[in-house]
Amino acid sequence: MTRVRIIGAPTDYGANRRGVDMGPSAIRYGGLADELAGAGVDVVDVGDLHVPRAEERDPDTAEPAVGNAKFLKETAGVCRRLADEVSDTLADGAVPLALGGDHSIAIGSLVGSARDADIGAVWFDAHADLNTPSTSPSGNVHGMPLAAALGIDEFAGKAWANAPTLSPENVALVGLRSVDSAEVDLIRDRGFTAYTMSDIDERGVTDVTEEAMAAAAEGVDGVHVSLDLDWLDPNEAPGVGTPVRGGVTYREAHSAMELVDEADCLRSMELVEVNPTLDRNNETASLATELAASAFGKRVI
Ligand code: Z70
Ligand code: MN
Ligand code: MN
Ligand code: MN
Repeated sequence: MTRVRIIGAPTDYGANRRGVDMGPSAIRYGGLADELAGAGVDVVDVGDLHVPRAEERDPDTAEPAVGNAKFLKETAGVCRRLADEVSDTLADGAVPLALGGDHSIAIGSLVGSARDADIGAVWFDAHADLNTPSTSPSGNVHGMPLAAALGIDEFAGKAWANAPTLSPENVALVGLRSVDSAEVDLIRDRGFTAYTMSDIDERGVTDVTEEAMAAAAEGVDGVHVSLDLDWLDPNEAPGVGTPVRGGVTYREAHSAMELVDEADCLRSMELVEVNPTLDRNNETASLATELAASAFGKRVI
């Protein structure tokens, strides 16, 4: 029986709209443990990691700025704790499921997942999350986790941020529709597998997801799946920090998560960017729980 360990990481350092720190509570309240039990999974919830409030920050001890990245020191602290928890979970033979929080927590998931294995990653997201402190238009670290894990530019040699066994050939981006110009250059130059919404329109979400999972899994021990809820259309998932029109539908999202399960290489996962203050009756959080259940094998019959 698959065992899943839920780890809350209630950050909002990485996003410019407050409220994603309430994501783990909303996702739990949305029925995550029951949904996963319905998938036939043995679930343990270890609660939330310690995440100091942004307001507690002592400006005197803030790290020197790296480019225009905001809250990098605080993000590093949480990601170190998350990486340890993820790697301990894997060592115990369970699958870590991290709950954000903003997408900067993916740095911790990837570092922990890559500690004792070669990994790939599939990024279900409207965004590429490949900015660096110098290219970021916003300074928000939730737009940088893949660049951090891959050690690009200012992130090179940063042990807290780098997942040394992850390489761009094993990273597949799915559902892109809001990508900054420096990110476009990286996608073109470094051998990522990338699918825009146009690819999903032309080829269908099933083909694209199967190919993405296969590309990520090629020659590695397992795949980290990162689900940013802004991957979905804002009509289906209004409760996210950065809604972008033209995302996937409820059914496409479920279909993709079922194919994540069928690829049978899932090593670790996270659900991020749920913002309950912008949600409608906790719909986005509930949808996140359903999608996780599909990824862990839930079927109608
Ligand atoms: C933009 C940036 C982003 C998530 C927005 C947005 C990045 N590329 N990531 N929402 N999850 O500011 O870097
Ligand atoms: Mn993201
Ligand atoms: Mn996003
Ligand atoms: Mn399976």
